[in-house]
Amino acid sequence: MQAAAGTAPRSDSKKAQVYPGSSDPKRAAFYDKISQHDMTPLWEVLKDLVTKEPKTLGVPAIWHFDRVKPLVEESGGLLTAQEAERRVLVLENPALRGQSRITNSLYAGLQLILPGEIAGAHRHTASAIRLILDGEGAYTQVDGEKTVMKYGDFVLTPNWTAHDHGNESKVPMIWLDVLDVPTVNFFETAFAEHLDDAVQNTARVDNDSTWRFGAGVLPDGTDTRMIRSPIINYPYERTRPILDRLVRTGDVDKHHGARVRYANPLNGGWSGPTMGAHLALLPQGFKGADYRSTDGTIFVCLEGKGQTRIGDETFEWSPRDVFVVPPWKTYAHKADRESVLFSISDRPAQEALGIWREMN
Ligand code: GTQ
Repeated sequence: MQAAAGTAPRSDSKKAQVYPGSSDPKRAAFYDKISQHDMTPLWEVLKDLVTKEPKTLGVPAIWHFDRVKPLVEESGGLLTAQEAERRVLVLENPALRGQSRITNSLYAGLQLILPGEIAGAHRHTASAIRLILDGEGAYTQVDGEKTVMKYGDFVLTPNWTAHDHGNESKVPMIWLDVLDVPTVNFFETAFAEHLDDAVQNTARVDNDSTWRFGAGVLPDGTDTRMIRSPIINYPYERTRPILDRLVRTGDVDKHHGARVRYANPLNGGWSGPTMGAHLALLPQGFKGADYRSTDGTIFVCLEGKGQTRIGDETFEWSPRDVFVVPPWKTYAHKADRESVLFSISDRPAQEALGIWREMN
């Protein structure tokens, strides 16, 4: 915006910041002079710009499901899903309050949909995933395909796909939403639109994509260059038994346990370009070795009971608890009982940019 005539002189709004070197009057005067031209001395800011190691703004945190569930339920009495568009309590990193983010690059929230409600059809540039935590029988429809969601299901809403949710069951349903909203907004590339019909007219049979693409075959002639998975629902009941098979054959990683990666069946890549997810089984008594990586990671306990040490803090988790490990923080899991942990991060985006690192 142009400054209106008669507002404060240019120099007042263009004063240089005070830097360590500003204690030298000659430098301070120079900084003020270049500041008039919207310039600043790199040598005063270089250490903060190009850090020796990742500088993370977020902190480790946990949301215990039994403590937050009553609050999510209470939101159901405040407004309808339709009024809210999406009735969600956003999980904000305690060090990033007011920014609707759980890590610097990812958004997370707990969405409630009551029996009989719908959340109308829309689409946006941001991609979403859902991990089903409570209740059973609500559906989501993505790009003309309907899927009824159950505990532990991993459901995709890729970039710009139309989606609406509805609950035709008798019980409230709660799931975790994770979206790449802060990433999309970092690039200032967010578009969104409502669709004319609140509920999509689903042209395909329910779970069509899981049947078509989730059985080790591809419809002949499928274009395999798509950077996101064509599968809408990766049902827990199909993924969970694979973890037992890995345990049986001793495929247990010393950091992550017996772990699978949710893959794009077209090319083996990540399920989407901005967010990548894993499902891991930690055998009873598992004591994970220290690990860290540059992708801040959201974990959800689906089964069992254990602890994760993050830096010098320890977080106790049990089913449905959500916790976050910021980038490059050392962590290690322990399982008191056989446990299953879901995790999701921005690793695919970092890998695509060549900036992902791990240390183990
Ligand atoms: O379900 O479409 O948590 O659009 C945030 C934005 C969920 C959704 C969120 C959304 C949705």
